Amino acid sequence: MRFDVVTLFPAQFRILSAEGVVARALSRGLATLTTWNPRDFATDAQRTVDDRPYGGGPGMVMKVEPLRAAIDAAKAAAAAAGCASRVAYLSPQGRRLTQADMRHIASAPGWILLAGRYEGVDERLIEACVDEEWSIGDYVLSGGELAAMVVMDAVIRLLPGALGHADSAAQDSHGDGLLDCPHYTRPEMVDGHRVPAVLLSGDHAAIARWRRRQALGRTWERRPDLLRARGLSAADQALLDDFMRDRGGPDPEQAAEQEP
Ligand code: 9D3
Repeated sequence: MRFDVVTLFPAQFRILSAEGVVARALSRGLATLTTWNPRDFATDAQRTVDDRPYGGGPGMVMKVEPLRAAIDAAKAAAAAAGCASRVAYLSPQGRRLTQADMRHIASAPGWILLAGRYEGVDERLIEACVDEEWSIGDYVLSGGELAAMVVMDAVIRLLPGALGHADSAAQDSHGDGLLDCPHYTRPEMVDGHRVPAVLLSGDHAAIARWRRRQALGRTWERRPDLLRARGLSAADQALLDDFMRDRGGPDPEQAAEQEP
């Protein structure tokens, strides 16, 4: 898969090639990353890429022409490599991405990611060149670069062969719409706190049930919105009922049914 990133700060993207899952995927050729600096496409002596906003106000706006030239150059390079890339603009006004979006993004041959700076880019550039507009969450960053890197990290680790363990990505938190279960490693006792006995039992079916019950219970406690979004099978509902019984004491209705 191919990423072309249009950015005024290409050096920031070196961190992706330094170490970790993404660096390994890049060095093994599972994905490629090319940066395009609009400043290199500015035609005036000062290499101007921004200007003051029409209508007044603080900050600067990224100009159309250097951005359009950088995007066109990225498109041409991708096309020459046989890759029909679409253009995504990272922006606070974009659609907030989910794990399902990351899987969709990973299924395309390539993307041109436009990282904005200053107050944003001239709206006519968005209308003319941008296919999708993405946000990574409801908080304010100082530019689109980190957002583009977040998307690349989330997407590249999904590519076949990127993770050591074949199905690690499928087992992820959010992979099936649930939060992860708790994890433990040695020693068995830390400050008087033991590892849950079931994890030492060697009973793999019981361990799988316990993990599923914990994943469902923690999602119910911390992210009920995720549970409402995906619904539960009868088996999962029974495991969640177990969790709620252990956690909150018996449900009064069920307790009444259990009276002799
Ligand atoms: C202080 C400037 N803001 C005026 C109300 C607008 C603004 C412009 C540019 C706010 C942030 C940014 C830079 N952010 C991004 O480029 C960005 C972003 C984000 O800030 N949050 C979540 N996702 C993204 S994707 C790109």
